[in-house]
Amino acid sequence: MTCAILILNGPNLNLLGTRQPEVYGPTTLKDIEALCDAKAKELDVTVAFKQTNHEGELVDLLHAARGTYDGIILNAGAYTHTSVALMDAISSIMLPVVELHLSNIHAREDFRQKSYIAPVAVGQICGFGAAGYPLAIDALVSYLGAQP
Ligand code: CA2
Repeated sequence: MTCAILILNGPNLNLLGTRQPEVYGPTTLKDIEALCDAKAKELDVTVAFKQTNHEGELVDLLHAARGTYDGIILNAGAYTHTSVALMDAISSIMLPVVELHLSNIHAREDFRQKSYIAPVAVGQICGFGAAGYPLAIDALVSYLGAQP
């Protein structure tokens, strides 16, 4: 069975590599997409890679994932720390979601240590920069492979 994964990126992540490289690294979102494509090829799975700055669009994309994807990797950006709407959307779709962050949100400002995604995600990867994306694909594929 081929496994299909949706990788969703939230607000401001389109700016990666162009500003604040000291916080988020020099890698662009396009570079990260290429890393994900390479990992997908290695594992023989398919990945779709999307980014939006809009909370409601993230909700719509989560809803639309049902029936098309087997699991989701979500870097919700700042909405991680604010969005009950994203938490409710994840709870409603019955698909496994891996929460992902480039930075270690637990080592940053207090407001970043609250995640509305964490309680409804199967797990969280953070602090490994761009390398976290292929790690998340590995983790999700192995999670899906272990499901009855
Ligand atoms: O570490 C992560 O991946 C975050 O999800 C990134 C979010 C931040 O609000 C979360 O707390 C942690 C911010 C993404 C902003 O990305 C930028 C990239 C370049 C320049 C400015 C912002």
